[in-house]
Amino acid sequence: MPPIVAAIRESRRALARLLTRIENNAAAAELAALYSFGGNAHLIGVTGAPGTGKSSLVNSMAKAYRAESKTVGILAVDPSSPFSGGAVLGDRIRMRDLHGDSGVFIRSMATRGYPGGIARTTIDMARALDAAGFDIVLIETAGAGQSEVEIASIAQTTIVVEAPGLGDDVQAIKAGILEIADILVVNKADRPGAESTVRALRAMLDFGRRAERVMHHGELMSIAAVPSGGEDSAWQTPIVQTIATNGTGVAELLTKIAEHRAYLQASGTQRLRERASLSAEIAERLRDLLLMRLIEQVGAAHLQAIVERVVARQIDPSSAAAQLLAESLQERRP
Ligand SMILES: Nc1nc2c(ncn2[C@@H]2O[C@H](COP(=O)(O)OP(=O)(O)O)[C@@H](O)[C@H]2O)c(=O)[nH]1
Ligand SMILES: [Mg+2]
Repeated sequence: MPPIVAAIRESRRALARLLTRIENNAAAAELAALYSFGGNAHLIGVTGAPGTGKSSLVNSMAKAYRAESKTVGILAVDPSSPFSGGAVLGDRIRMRDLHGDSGVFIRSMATRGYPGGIARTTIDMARALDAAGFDIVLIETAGAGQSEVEIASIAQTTIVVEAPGLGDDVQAIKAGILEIADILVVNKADRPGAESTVRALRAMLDFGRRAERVMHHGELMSIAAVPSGGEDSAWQTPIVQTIATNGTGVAELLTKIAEHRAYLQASGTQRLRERASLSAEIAERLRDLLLMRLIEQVGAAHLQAIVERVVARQIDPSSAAAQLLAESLQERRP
């Protein structure tokens, strides 16, 4: 076992330090060493509009998992800046009852200030928690954007949280994140309007908005989900009502999460999703590496000169890129 894996399994302080290096985009060697020691945790994404009760729900879920003797790592990606304190502090207070339990590890993150980008940083941190041996890794993101979708791509189970009384619209539909839900939660079920939120969500699901990712002729494809009563093989997105502040409905949520995991494994969907997201990640990293190498080869000054020519409309951006590539290929020849 590489020393870094032994260290983060033994010491929470070593784990915290590694997460800081990941934040600073300075942990490539450690991430490479720990990768093969992951793959055991159940990665669960919890997303939804701000104020729906995600942090409260994550707190309740963590307590319920602890009651089952499962260890829990939590990544709370918070939109507030690390300097304002704001919501990060709020999360700390809400999750206070988890502190002092060595079976729980919590890390709050801001959404800005990561050299590697928020999605990349979160994914790398989740891998570190996985390798550190946590049974469950909960990733809370405030939903409304590409980074949630990217983060959801590594979560095995994505929970989209909705709450009544945030206006007439169903927030998840507005944010366009309903499609990534494996399980829908209507939290704040103690508030008026919960039933009508459930009905609105169920109607959306019955319209077949949810896309199921399936294997077809050896390709991972996204198709419209079969309407209820259709193929047994398709996962029917359940809607669970919860009251995060007192734990009502959380046991049922955990049951649905376990059922989803069993479905992922039995249907082979887990492997397919993993393969699709890893091949996308490799392509992205390859693009970055090639770009860096190319810029190194042609030189920053030359690149700048070409940019100036594009600015002066002497050459178009696409031809400029093609010219840079051609030059770098020529230089590589003996
Ligand atoms: N009435 C009620 N309030 C809740 C419930 N869950 C969370 N809250 C409250 O809603 C507010 C926002 O919760 P928080 O967990 O920070 O939401 P987040 O922004 O989605 O992480 C807090 O004041 C919580 O106490 C619930 O089930 N019922
Ligand atoms: Mg929160």
